[in-house]
Amino acid sequence: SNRSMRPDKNTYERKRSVYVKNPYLEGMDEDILYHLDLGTKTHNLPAMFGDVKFVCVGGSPNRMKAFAQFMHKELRLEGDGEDIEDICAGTDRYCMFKTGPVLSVSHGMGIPSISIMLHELIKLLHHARCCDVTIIRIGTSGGIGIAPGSIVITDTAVDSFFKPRFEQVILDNVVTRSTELDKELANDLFNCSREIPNAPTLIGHTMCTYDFYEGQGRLDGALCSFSREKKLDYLKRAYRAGVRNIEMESTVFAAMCGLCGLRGAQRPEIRVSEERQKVERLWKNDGMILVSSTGGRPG
Ligand code: R2B
Repeated sequence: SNRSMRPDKNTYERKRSVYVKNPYLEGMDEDILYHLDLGTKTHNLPAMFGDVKFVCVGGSPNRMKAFAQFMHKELRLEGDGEDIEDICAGTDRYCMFKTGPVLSVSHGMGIPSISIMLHELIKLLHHARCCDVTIIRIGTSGGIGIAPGSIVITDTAVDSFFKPRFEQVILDNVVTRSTELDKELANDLFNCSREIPNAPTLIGHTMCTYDFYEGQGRLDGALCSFSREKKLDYLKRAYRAGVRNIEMESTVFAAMCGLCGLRGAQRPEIRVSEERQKVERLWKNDGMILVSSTGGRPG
């Protein structure tokens, strides 16, 4: 957006650092970011990442590589960007690409996977002394009552009970954290989308579940103990609560980014599997459709 380009009287006060909220980190001789294959002694993190302003994350390594190549072209960087290097090549857990001020990182599937990546990414941005960092998840999701191919910009991530909360188990305690995302950023992204033809975009709540099958009301998992009617009833209640799409990372993403000083947004695409193009026309009477998500393709 143009906002970052506006002259700002209080530039110094306004700079927002990336925080870590861990009293033990300061006193550590070395911080090893195990799953990124990076560390404070082995790498000069400020030199490598100090200029990062945007981090885009998504499930699959290939998609995040393709996104980095796209950014390379958009930013008109030197070379064709085809041989862009995976900064985390020493591990096959996650991949990471840097194009100018934009970092593109994969996070795998589900809350535990993205949470490990976010702990290490946030520490990386902190060690690199980055400031005013915006993070956007550009992953996949399944839509509720919206057209296939739509893009949902999340205003609030909700859990399976449609509540704006993330319950983190810490030792044997449950700590509830807020899942609000940056509303201004959501509006900025929405305004940008209006300039792009054929990109139907809306702002809504995103529901985050712990499971792809039973947790999202699918009838085709190895286990299924509910009826089609119960499934429909649940999805309709989700729709009425403002949910427009379902995925598996947004609550922990919103909670961690919010606590650590990152402006966060979620902009998942509603992906329709290329193989099956499986659109379940479930709510004909209401004129609503449920778009099945990745159809077996990891997102
Ligand atoms: C969307 O797609 C994946 C499941 O297929 C999961 O990571 C998600 O949130």
